[in-house]
Amino acid sequence: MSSSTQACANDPASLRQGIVRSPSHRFDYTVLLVGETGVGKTSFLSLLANILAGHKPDEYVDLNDPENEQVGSPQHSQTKAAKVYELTTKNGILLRILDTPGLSDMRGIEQDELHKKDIAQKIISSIHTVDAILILANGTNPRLGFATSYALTTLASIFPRTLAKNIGIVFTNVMSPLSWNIDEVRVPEELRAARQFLLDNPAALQKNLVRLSRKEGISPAQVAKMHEVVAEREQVALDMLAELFDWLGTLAPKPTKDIIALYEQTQAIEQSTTNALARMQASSEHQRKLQQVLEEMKREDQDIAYYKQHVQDHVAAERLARATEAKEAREHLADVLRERIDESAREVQAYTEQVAQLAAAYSALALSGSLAAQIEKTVVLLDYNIVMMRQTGQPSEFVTRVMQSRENMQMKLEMLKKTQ
Ligand SMILES: Nc1nc2c(ncn2[C@@H]2O[C@H](COP(=O)(O)OP(=O)(O)OP(=O)(O)O)[C@@H](O)[C@H]2O)c(=O)[nH]1
Ligand SMILES: [Mg+2]
Repeated sequence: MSSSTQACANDPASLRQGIVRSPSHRFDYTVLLVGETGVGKTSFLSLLANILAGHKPDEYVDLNDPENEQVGSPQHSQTKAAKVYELTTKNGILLRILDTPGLSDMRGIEQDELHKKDIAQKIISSIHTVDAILILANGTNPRLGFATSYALTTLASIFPRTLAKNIGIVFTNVMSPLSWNIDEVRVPEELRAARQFLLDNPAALQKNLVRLSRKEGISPAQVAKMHEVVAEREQVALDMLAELFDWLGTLAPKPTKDIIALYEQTQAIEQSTTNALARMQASSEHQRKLQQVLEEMKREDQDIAYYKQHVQDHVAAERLARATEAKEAREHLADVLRERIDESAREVQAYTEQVAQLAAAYSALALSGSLAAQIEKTVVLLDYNIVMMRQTGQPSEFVTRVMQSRENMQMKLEMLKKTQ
């Protein structure tokens, strides 16, 4: 077979009959679906399942697990936990699809951490190799909103550099580059080289069609027009899927142990960074306090006992005990304070270096690069969420919790920046 025929193994007509051709003669593929909440992961899974079952739009059914969906809004059910679905094509290729809960959930950063953990654990327990990671993003969001930008960066942090070639981006809600509004600059740099697909999902539109046709006041002509639109979108989606399966056939499957190892390493680095920053802050605070005591001592406006309480270790105590006069004791105490200030300064320096090393190690591991950039996007997202929560009248303790988490992130970010 020539390479050009290999590149176009799939065609819409075969796909419509549920037949997927594998240019690399594979019998199974594993694909992960990830992305912000509400971008259409579960709808994409549903489209695939229907197409592979040979269904036409009028026959589309929801093939996802209703137990794993919870009602978010009337139009959108949120996926609760990562779940593997197995679809078999009519010609016997097994498609293993991991549907995942979306990130940038308004419930907050903690919820996203839980989702990340859930995705990693599902991969550990049930997926050994992965062919493609499809990151879904809403293509109609002209400026790739903060939430999308944050979700893409967070997702890039879950996947190691070794998987870069296996990542594709599906922009949903768009069927043609003509109506595509994405500002490419907002796509994180690491993902700009990823293969991109556009999809206005006919399974999502068919659902709308069913709902709208039942509405009062809708004319038969309008219903007929909607059918035409769905049929047209289905044709475009089949073209896109043919391209997607061809692309899938060119990818080398990658062991998921890399993802798991990365998850564990980044978690450990994040934890060590948090610890080092906390120690750095404590040493810096200690240094500032001692400096203040030393300044006060120069003014001699306190009893020596007051100053002594800041250097309560036995080395200092012995040195002070040797002093025969108050003046001598003060001089000893000033020396001890200066030593301790230098010591704290050295500690701050050492922790700063440690954080810088941790940040460098982090950047080398994940696709997303810098930890600071990731935290920065989180802060921007939290700001946005706080405004939204206020506007939608969320309970004040809920808002306060998110504000607290924003303050912590901001503090961490400022300290991280200082170390760079
Ligand atoms: N018009 C249109 N609507 C879409 C498309 N994809 C998804 N939708 C709609 O967007 C809403 C959310 O879709 P879901 O598939 O539930 O999104 P999700 O990514 O699984 O969301 P989470 O489970 O919360 O992460 C639904 O109402 C879909 O019908 C699309 O390509 N075009
Ligand atoms: Mg979902």
